[in-house]
Amino acid sequence: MKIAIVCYPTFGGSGVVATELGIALAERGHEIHFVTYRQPVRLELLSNNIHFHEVHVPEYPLFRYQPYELALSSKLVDTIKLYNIEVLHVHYAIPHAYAGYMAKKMLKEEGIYIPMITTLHGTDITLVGNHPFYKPAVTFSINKSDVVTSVSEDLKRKTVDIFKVEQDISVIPNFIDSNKYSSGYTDCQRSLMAREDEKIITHISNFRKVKRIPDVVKIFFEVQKKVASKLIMVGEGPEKEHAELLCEELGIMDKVLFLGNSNEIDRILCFSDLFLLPSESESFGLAALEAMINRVAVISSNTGGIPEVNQHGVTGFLSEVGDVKDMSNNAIKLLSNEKLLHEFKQNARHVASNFDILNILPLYEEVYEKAYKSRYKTSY
Ligand code: GMT
Repeated sequence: MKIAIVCYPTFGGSGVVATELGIALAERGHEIHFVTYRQPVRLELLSNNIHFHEVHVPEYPLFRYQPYELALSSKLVDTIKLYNIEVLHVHYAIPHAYAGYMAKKMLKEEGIYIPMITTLHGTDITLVGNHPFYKPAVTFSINKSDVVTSVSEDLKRKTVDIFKVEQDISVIPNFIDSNKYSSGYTDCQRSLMAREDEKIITHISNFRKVKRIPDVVKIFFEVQKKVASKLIMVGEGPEKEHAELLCEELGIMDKVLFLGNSNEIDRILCFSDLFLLPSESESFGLAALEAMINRVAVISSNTGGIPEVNQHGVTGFLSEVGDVKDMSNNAIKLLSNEKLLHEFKQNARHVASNFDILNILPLYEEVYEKAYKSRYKTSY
């Protein structure tokens, strides 16, 4: 099929999922057109089947805010017409579903019917979309989508609770390509990061408030008192500076490495023993899944969709949001028991492989087929 994918091109989870999905669909013979303002970060190779169309927003001094939605919907109209796109898949409701709907409407005027699939990722529902300034537009865009998918059961429940949804929501969980990690590194150069006797604890995120970055530092502070260890912090975001200051205050700066954004996540996870995800809310927790497929046990909060991924007492442990003490104790328990840690790491890999892309991709293909077949009945 010819599929247009709209996403954020950044390191955020929704962009990563959209990009990996597009790449995998292209490998299965579909023609994929990414429409966004920059080449997505994980989209390294453009191939015959993968195209990228940049949305350009011309600066105009009259506008205090440059109208991205307008530029995006116009670009979608042009792209859909030029390449005979059959389905439009937008990731993240704001403003993608809104712009997608406008494109659909414009195309209908020309007798072109394009079904739109909207995938909800979390913050578009729980944080931003919930804001009274956005809520009417988000509700409208959800209801005007031909198919709505959500990345977890928890997010589906929240969407139904928060918005007046007139649509069925199908849960299609996020996924991972286990093949990519099957051979693993024979030597991931662990020695560059820590001594042989030290354990490696990792956190990867966009360092926003919702990730509870100070909890990551405080958990590590407790752990390193009992277990020789290093903390690797990967990512960039507003809470990073505060985290660095906190490490300095606690006197652990020599044990914490801030690596910034990285394209070598799998290499970092390859030498990690434990992953920390103490988030306030998390619709899925893709970062935890990426850790698990790399055989890394997870200490997380028990919130949102995380329990659908991290299994308590099997792949890691879950604690109430903000319960730093419990999370530290669980981390110490795991890291100081080689046998238990090994068992959890194996379990993590095993559970993560249930989310293999080979199991999830057909679910999206099914949705595309269905939406395409009923394109003339689409909601306007
Ligand atoms: O977590 C973030 O801040 C990024 C955010 C995004 O919108 O890209 O991630 C959301 O979508 C991911 C992919 O579906 C999920 O794995 C994350 O759990 C979700 N984040 C939140 O719900 C806070």
